[in-house]
Amino acid sequence: MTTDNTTGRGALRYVLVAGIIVAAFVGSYAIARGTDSTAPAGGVAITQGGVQRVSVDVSRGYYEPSVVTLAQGVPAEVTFSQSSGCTAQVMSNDLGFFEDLRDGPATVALPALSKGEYSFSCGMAMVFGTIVVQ
Ligand SMILES: [Cu+2]
Repeated sequence: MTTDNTTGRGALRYVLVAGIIVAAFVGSYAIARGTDSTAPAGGVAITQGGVQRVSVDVSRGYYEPSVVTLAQGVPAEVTFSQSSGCTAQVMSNDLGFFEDLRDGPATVALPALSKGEYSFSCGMAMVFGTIVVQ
């Protein structure tokens, strides 16, 4: 009787701890999602009001993600985060933009594009990323 009771409590404690871990995980995920509602990270564009928006994190000196996928025929806004050093500027000869990221993020407005791959890089053409339109 006493042994069963102890085992039961042990199992209950295990379930509670597991539940807390799951709740914390789901909670942190919800918070992470909530912070970037305007321009989601991860290279997945979200279309709202006829414009697809996506953000690229440049804060660590490389493009995250380095491949951004957009849908053809829909205008896009690509937001590059603040950066410094080698990636302080982002540019694209393919798409005709040059932005300085030292003072904060920059959003590049792109017209509706046709299918293809468009390259972008740091201002020295040393670090590269690609916009894939499909
Ligand atoms: Cu560079």
